[in-house]
Amino acid sequence: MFKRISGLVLAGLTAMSVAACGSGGSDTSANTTGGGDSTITMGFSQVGAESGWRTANTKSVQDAAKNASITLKFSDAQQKQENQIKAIRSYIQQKVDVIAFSPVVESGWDTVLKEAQNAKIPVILTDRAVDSKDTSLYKTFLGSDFVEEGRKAGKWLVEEYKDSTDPVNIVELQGTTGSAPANDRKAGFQETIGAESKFKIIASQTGDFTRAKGKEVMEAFLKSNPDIDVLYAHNDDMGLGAIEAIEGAGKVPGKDIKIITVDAVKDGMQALADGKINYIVECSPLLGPQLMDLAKKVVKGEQVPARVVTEETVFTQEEAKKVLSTRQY
Ligand code: GYE
Repeated sequence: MFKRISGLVLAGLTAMSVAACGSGGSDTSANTTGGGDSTITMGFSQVGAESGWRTANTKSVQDAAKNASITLKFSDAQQKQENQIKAIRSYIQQKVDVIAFSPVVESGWDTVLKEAQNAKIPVILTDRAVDSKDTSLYKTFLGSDFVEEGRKAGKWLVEEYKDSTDPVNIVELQGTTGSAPANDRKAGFQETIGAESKFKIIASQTGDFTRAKGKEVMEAFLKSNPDIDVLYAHNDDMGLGAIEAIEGAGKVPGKDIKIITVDAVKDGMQALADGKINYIVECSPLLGPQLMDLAKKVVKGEQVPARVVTEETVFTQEEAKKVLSTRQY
């Protein structure tokens, strides 16, 4: 269950046109000038635009490429693996210097990564991992420890109910099925609450990391489960959608149903400060600068660490009030 740290593939960022990217994806490129590194072209295949986190991550990558004078070929896969594979193949064809990608799901990357390797194009995994056994298929994986994020969510819950012996009925909104953050946030949470039988996950379903799906699935949860104590949502957006469903059902989010989410984007932090969410585990989307540094190194053939873990914290309602005005995203 925790095997995937070694299996992460970060797609390389290369600068070339992605004209052949195919249906469903949208591609843009931003050329930059000046500097000795201006010759580096990165092909970047993004997951999509499903959440506030993703929007902040895309901006971070684009801004950092500009600052590092790296030419960025950017492609949005709209949460579809086939679009990412097409984009990566297109980057290979265009002979970009480095490919970076955030794999929408963990499995099914070996063939295309082998193609990049055969073309001698280094690949960097960013944000999400792959489960490939052959870790030589990518140079490094830059991103959060999602299992740890799940544990942090579980620890808060254990503490919150430490004096209670009554059953605690939990519903879970999972991220995109098969994605590293969905698998790992579930596993870390389960590991932490699993020791106490009073914690019961009475329903668990994917909300695809989107607000709309989070709302829809929470509505269904509320219809079939009259007695929900806690919602654990794998990201803020699904939690925010669920808040609408809870209010729609005449209940008070944060009170009648306690809510834990992951990400800490501004809208999530606002809901936390407003008392509608009870606890947020931070997951930083600001991976751009580190990604560009790693890209420069791998293009030069320098050694880089196999795993670069993002530093993150957690927020209570009081802490959210303090930092809200300075939150960048
Ligand atoms: O938590 C979620 C997004 O992969 C860490 O993807 C990322 C997750 C993030 O859609 O909001």
